[in-house]
Amino acid sequence: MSMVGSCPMCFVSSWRPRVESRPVRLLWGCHRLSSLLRRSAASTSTSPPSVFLGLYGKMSWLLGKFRDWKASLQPLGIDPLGRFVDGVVSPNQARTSRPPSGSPMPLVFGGTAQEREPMAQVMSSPTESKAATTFNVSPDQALTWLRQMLLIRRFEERAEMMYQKKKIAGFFHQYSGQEPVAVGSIGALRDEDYVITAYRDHGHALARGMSARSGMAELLGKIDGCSRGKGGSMHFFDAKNRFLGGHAIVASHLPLAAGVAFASKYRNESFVCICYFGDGAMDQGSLHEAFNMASLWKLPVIYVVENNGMSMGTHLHRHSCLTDLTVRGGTAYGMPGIAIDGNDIELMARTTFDAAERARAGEGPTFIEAHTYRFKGHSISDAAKYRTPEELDKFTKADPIARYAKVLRDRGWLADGTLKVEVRDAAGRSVVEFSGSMFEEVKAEVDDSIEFAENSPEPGLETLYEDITVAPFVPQE
Ligand SMILES: Cc1ncc(C[n+]2csc(CCOP(=O)(O)OP(=O)(O)O)c2C)c(N)n1
Ligand SMILES: [Mg+2]
Repeated sequence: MSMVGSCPMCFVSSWRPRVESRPVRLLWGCHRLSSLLRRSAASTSTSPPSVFLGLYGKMSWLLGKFRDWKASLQPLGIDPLGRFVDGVVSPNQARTSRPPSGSPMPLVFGGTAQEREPMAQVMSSPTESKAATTFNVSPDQALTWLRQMLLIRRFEERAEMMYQKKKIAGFFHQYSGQEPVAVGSIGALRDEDYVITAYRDHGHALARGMSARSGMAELLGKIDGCSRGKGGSMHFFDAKNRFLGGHAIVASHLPLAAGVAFASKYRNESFVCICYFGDGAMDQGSLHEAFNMASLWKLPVIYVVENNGMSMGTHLHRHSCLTDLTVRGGTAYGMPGIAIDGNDIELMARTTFDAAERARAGEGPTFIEAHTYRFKGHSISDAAKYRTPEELDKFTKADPIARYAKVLRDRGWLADGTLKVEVRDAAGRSVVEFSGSMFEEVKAEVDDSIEFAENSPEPGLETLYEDITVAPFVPQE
């Protein structure tokens, strides 16, 4: 141990303590502080009053930094020593949280008896949610939702034709069949809330209020598209409507959703973030990291897995160790995991509304497993040979738009002539056909979006270097 340049208080210099005991750590801290002060004094001036002023300045700066840091811990409910402060529950207590009372479905636990046993313990001392759970659907709201679902369906049907005409290029994933998940859940949120999703994003964007024109122009790669024609099908984005995209890498956006929710909590605001992803994302590490932090810090985020049973051509039971995703996504992270029929639009809305209320009340994230079905292949280039015609037929007969139209007709909310849905048998398979004034309106809106997109200019080459966060690399002559 060299004594050169040693600290006048503890007589140690570049030596680092290896012994993990309190006195040694204190001694080490004292040494570091005094060397810091000496260095700061030396860098300021050598005259005694200047040394004092220099030291005083550095100390106040350090104290200020410490105060800022302490304040930044407050929203997380921890003190500078990492302990939980009053009023904020520890992770262990959080494990006992339950879904809001009056939730449409109880928690669903799957797996073997052995797997279920610890879950029963988790749920043994429930804490009731303080969140209000009143959500009613008005006839106006219901008709808006029906129209939005129809718009998404028609938008994609026409876009598919445009793809076949080679007006659209690149990846193209359709949402057809899953419409109630996005429309119902987004319909239950406030304008201030944020929405983020994966690459199957047309439905979420339109449900959030993006215009068909903006979406279609993006698909055609035109300058008036929502991402100025540079994002394409997988990268819809609409900052005005708080729609944060469109993300192609499976589960990459789940930590982003936690970050958005963190911002809400950190700034003491009331917005929540809803994040959609497919069942394939359940196997990604980033999902589990995001869930852990979201639950630990009780972030106002709603995670919705759109369980369509398939990850590309791989069935859920071939890629997930448990097929009850509420256990893997909810119970494992101490958040309510609620499995519902995602194609029941009002159930979807109610469940989301409850989850958002919970989040706003400071009770943390909710995991919703929405069971649904995609009518098309994984992407436009997938013929979906991995499923039988009988399976597709069964789901086509249960078309969610036809289903909701019937609900509204039975309630007397859908006037005659507004929307007629027929499930017809064509060449041995079922097809869904729409007619009526609502359908005519939607058809005209989509036709208009195509005309608009075709007339919109292509982005100039110089736009390649715009809207990017890193300075462009421009090759030199
Ligand atoms: C990290 C990562 N791995 C693989 C892929 C390739 N990939 C694209 S979509 C997909 C399947 C995802 O399925 P799921 O999450 O169930 O969503 P769905 O397509 O059913 O909506 C895969 C594996 C990817 N985009 N990102
Ligand atoms: Mg899937």
